[in-house]
Amino acid sequence: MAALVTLSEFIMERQSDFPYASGDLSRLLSDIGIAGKIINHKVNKAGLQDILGAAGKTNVQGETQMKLDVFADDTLLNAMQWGGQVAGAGSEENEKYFAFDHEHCKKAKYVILFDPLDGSSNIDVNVSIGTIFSIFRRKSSIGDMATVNDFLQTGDEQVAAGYIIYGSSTMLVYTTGRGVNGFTLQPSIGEFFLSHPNMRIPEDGSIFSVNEGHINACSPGVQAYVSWCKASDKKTNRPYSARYIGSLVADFHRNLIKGGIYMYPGSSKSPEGKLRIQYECNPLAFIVEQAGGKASHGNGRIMEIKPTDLHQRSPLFIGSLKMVNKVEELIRTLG
Ligand code: P6P
Repeated sequence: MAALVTLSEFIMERQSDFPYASGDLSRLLSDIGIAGKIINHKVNKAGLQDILGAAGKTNVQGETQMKLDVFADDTLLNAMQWGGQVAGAGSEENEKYFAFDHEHCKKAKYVILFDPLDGSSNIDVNVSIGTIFSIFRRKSSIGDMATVNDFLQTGDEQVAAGYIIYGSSTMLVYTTGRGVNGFTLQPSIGEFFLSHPNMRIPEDGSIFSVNEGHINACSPGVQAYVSWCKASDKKTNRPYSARYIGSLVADFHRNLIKGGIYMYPGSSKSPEGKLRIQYECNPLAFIVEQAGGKASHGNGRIMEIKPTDLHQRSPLFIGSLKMVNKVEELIRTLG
């Protein structure tokens, strides 16, 4: 029987990967794991504790805030403030970033951006949802408050990124730039155990994830790729499978394991698409590239975009290398 390695043990073991690591990133990753357990507890009990349903507010995106969105946001912000490992936090649910005024936070080396509960419109119908996080070294001076530029770095500058998927089991998947590792929560003892070491996405796949309800408003290249996926005249003589859960973390996680591509293209109505660069695109792009896949905005790497706004959006094509290359090729030739 393989040795059981907990998330904390794994993080500490891997700390030696960073010669100058002082343990701050390790503690930050552990704090995120704790916040994930707290959110998981609520998500799993959602139907029983009057926490389902809308919170009666809308977020900066104009999306109806579900009560669990608010709970997850508060939980992560509290964990970050009291953990003291970040100088500030940007959240998809909040218009402005938070620069923490506590002395220990001002001395912190990192900042974090997160989508506290992506796919939350699925909460009431019991579909998997997820927390997505992205960690950067701050640009502002240690000892000062975080500034907006700390949160507007390119994805290539991330030091760590990951997600927690609250599904049939709860998993935390993360990278610090040395591969991707997945941990499954054993709820009875509240520990994450290493269950998916060194995750690699298959170079090619036969699953495509896109909301075809929007497809007529997408570019000719994207429409051509979806038609290509559905055609049966490929060497496999089988059309690909369409799988679209409406929850990015769930679609991404399945494609990471089985191979596939997730697309949220721009459209005539929303040329930049729906997904946010800092909270969704960058962290998943870091993970997929570390696992051998690709993340594109249609004709270039997501992680090379220099954001100018905290809530900037981008079209996203992410997953198996050959599938992303194929849709980029059709976008290049057909527009
Ligand atoms: P649509 C959830 O709101 C989300 O951000 C992703 O998790 C999901 O893949 C996408 O939006 C669904 O959007 O427009 O297809 O309903």
